[in-house]
Amino acid sequence: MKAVVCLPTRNEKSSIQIMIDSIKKLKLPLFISDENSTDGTIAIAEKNKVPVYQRDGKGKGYGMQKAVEVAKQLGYDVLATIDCDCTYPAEKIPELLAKIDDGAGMVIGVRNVKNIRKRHRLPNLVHTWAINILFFRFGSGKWLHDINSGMRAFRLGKIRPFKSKGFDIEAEITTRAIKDGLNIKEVPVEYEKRVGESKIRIKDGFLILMRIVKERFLP
Ligand SMILES: Nc1nc2c(ncn2[C@@H]2O[C@H](COP(=O)(O)OP(=O)(O)O)[C@@H](O)[C@H]2O)c(=O)[nH]1
Ligand SMILES: [Mg+2]
Repeated sequence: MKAVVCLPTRNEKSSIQIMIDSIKKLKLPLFISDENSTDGTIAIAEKNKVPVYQRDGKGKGYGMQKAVEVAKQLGYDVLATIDCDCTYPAEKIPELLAKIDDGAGMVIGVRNVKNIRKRHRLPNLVHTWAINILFFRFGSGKWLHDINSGMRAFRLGKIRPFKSKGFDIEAEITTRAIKDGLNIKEVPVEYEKRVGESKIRIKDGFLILMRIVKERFLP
């Protein structure tokens, strides 16, 4: 299994060095999928000799689409992505990859709801329930607990290209994995306070719900 880690970034100068150091400790290959960062994020990545792939477009979905494209081009078969804001524990990436090695098609780092910011909790719960109900994820080991998680690993070969441009990308990746019959596993992860400014907006909550409903009725 050839796995690579990607940090999607837009103006993360205050957290990128910490994230690069924590991923380098794991001795895993790493690249950055950046979007128009103007705060020095790219210079820090280049100083650390971490390849940066840029693209024009605005939205985390674009960043993740680029990540899949680059990982495939570089010949990897597994991609692990983790938000570049020190909220997720990079040291848990090997545990996610081990579950992929054991046969899972996708592994999601599941946050403890208590650690998610209050105003994000209800939308996240609604999105997670919507996917479980609309995609009949009933029964042991099938119910998903955190579909918007910004930490996951998945097999590249089995997943179709994504269309989402914004923060509905995690909902698309999850619904795609369900529809493409991937065996989805979960690993509980701590979720820390964010370093730097969050880019997600209230409107993204509706965008994500629309994405879930669309994916339910689209092929
Ligand atoms: N490539 C790319 N990454 C983005 C974009 N917007 C946000 N990100 C990254 O996506 C991750 C999650 O964003 P964040 O603002 O923390 O959203 P939240 O965790 O849902 O509050 C961070 O690493 C951001 O830098 C974007 O437009 N393009
Ligand atoms: Mg975040």
